[in-house]
Amino acid sequence: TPVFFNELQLEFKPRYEWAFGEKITHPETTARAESILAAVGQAHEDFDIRVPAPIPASALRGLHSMQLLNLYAAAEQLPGDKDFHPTVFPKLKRGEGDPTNIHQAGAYCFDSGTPLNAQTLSAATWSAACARAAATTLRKGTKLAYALSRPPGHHAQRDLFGGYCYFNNAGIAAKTLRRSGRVVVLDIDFHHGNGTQDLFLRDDKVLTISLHGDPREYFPFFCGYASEVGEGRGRGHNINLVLESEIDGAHYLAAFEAHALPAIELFEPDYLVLAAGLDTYERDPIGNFKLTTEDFFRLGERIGAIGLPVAAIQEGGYYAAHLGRNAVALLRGLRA
Ligand code: SP5
Ligand code: ZN
Repeated sequence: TPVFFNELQLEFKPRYEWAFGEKITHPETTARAESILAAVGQAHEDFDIRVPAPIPASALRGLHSMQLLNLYAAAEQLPGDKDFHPTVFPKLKRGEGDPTNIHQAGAYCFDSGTPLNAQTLSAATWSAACARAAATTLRKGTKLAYALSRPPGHHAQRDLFGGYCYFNNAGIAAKTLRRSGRVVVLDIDFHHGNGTQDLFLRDDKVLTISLHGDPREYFPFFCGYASEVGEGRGRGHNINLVLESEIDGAHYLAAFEAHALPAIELFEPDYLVLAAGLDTYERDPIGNFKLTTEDFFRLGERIGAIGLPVAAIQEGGYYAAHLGRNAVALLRGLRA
């Protein structure tokens, strides 16, 4: 199984975030990627680590606004030791600001957990390149590819960053695959994939399904509800499955089989993009689901049994010490 990663992704080190006014150590650490690299390296007979081809700027512009790209370029001018945290978010002027002025970054951002610094653009661009490479590999006939995308992507919208996400990696993979068929994006991160939902809300060739913790209680709070079903010709092509707090693997799998699988089969997709967040793990410090390492294997098996080519794109997962083994369990299940 090809694993796409570039060492430059490790140079982005967000230091802290503001979570409900409290300053906490940033959960999206380089240790996460290092844990996955170590586990994949130990199972080297099954995995082949590759550096992705660079992603053309046009591919990023196909999904994201020019202002967002310009803002990240402006952040490259920040001093090396400086993280910029937007704290003012103009409610009525979303996407309208001067992206060359870092102080107006809040126009392109929706939370206080997603800092900008001089390494953000490089790391986020390589993270997106991993997702694009995984998708390109599938178009050439590979059945499973994994993008070790970090920073993650599924919260990023066309013109907004947030939730530790800067470019929507799963969206990039879906858009790449969409050129050769119908695509389902299955988001198993603990958090609702608001960015991916938004990007394909009006698209009837891309079915987006997200299973997640109740947004009344968990990030991203303002969306992820069952009532969001798609718009225009995309109506019926977005599914939000809100799961109960502290759900265990057996109940999670039951919900998946009852509600996600039939919808996927009915849609008759050609490709599956898996937004592979592992923050549903029982020890995750942010999510509160109770999945075990074995559950990730079983979930992978169940998804693999659908029989579609799968581009697995890494999303969240914050118990770094076990993140690698969980990612490998999921991928082994997908291969089984
Ligand atoms: C990609 C992804 O998983 N993004 C998640 C963003 C979640 N941001 C909100 C984090 C709130 C942290 N609260 C800490 C609670 C400790 N018990
Ligand atoms: Zn998450």
